[in-house]
Amino acid sequence: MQKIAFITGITGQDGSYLAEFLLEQGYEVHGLVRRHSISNTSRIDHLIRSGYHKVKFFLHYADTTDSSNLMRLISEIRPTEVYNLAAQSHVGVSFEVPEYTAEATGVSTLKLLEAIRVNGGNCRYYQASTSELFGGLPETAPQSETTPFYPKSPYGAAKLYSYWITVNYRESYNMFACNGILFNHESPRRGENFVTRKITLAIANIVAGKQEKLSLGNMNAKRDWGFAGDYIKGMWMMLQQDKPGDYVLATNETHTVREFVESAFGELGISIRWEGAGVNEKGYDGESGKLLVDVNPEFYRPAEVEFLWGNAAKAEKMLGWKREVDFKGLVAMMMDADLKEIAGMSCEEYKEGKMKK
Ligand code: NDP
Ligand code: GDR
Repeated sequence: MQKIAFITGITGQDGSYLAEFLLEQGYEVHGLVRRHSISNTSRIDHLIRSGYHKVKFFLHYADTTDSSNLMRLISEIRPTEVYNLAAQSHVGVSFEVPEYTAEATGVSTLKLLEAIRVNGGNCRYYQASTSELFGGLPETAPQSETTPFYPKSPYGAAKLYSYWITVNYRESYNMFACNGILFNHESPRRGENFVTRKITLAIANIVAGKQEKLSLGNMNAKRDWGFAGDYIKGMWMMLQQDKPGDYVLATNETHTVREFVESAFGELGISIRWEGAGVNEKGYDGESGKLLVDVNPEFYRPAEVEFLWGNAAKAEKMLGWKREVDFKGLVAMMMDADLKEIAGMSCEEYKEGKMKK
């Protein structure tokens, strides 16, 4: 039987990797795209230009806050698997737009589950749940499927609703519905205002002479950062099991934002000398003494998740999933991609050039 996937959030980081992966697996892939005044398909333009387009790859204008078009799309497409990745996904921004975040990241999940239930309910469903469900208290780390939830943002609270309504539809209507509780995952396709991409993009711009310095918020926050390409495989694996369940995906290692900064500069052979603390913390080029990093309280959040470190033992045992890219590999991949894009050279080429000077 032809497998048919429906992906909300296909224009996002994860949606684009997942669409590629499912097409390679022989799926027919349908994606939900929001109408923008300027194109938002840069991550999937290669698929639109490929031979798959309108043969095995279809895009539909809709919005997950609009239940009527979710009903229509589910009834027309008749997917065998639904991946609900659409969300207002920025934690910091959720404090600025809490009500919209509740709609797009929370209540929309109910609308999609209802559309599936009303149309027969026999497709498999993946919900993009998150480590932001956990409060990030050090004594709870490493966090697993059994760690108590304690969301600390409008985003986390909206995702908590989505998590439980997914469990509720599984238990009430016997739906094959899974929550992937995913820790942070990044890539060269990561949105530019998430901290990892902000760092690698800024460093590329700094060495290309296009930006003075990098300004950040809380540099002590710890995150368990993996590669998005590894995580979308885990999403798919969850839907191939005999029974539905909820799984943590994580790398099982954790690093501070400051360590990410050091490691990214380190890819270019630049060592950082830190001085001060809190809002007065500054990072200087260890050789030239130039100011490269400072703190701007504008990027602090009203409440912060301080310490995330995931335990993916269940997914490793039950799904056979394991991350392939580690922290160092992820930083190198992102730094290299941004340097090539901004300055037209790899990190190795930059370092060779520096040595010749
Ligand atoms: P992105 O922010 O890159 O992508 C979000 C996607 O959702 C975009 O395609 C966006 O469309 C779409 N979207 C937002 N609001 C709506 C709406 N109202 N109607 C239709 N589409 C909408 O997120 P990621 O790819 O990084 O993450 C995917 C999912 O996984 C999200 O739900 C996120 O919260 C969750 N998650 C992510 C983690 C991570 O570390 N990346 C970790 C754990 C969970 P547009 O392009 O038009 O803006
Ligand atoms: P997060 O990712 O909030 O974990 O949510 P983000 O990269 O935004 O922040 C990570 C940590 O870095 C700190 N930080 C900064 N963050 C941003 N964005 N910009 C800054 O300048 C900055 N300086 C310090 C933050 O305070 C935070 O502690 C991501 C999203 O993808 C969610 O959708 C997903 O659910 C979680 O990961 C798991």
